[in-house]
Amino acid sequence: MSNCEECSSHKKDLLNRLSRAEGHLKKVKKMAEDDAYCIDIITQSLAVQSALRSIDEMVLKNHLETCVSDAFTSKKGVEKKIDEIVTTLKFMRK
Ligand SMILES: [Cu+2]
Repeated sequence: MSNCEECSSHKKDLLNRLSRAEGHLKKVKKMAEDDAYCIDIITQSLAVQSALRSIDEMVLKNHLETCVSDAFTSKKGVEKKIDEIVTTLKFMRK
């Protein structure tokens, strides 16, 4: 990421979302420590996973708009960028 205003606001948003997910995961851990009902633990864990997936989508969108766009503009490393995205999409589907 470069240091433009858009990147700074993106980074701030990303870090805020990660902090929220981290806080949520700590609550799930606390529920496990406190012997909460199994289904309640799973429900909260699924919410954390959903938040992380949404964060991944946001980072990928930003990557396409910046790094990948730059590669196409400069015509440098385009094939590598495409390979990386294809590999990443395979993992994101799992
Ligand atoms: Cu990128």
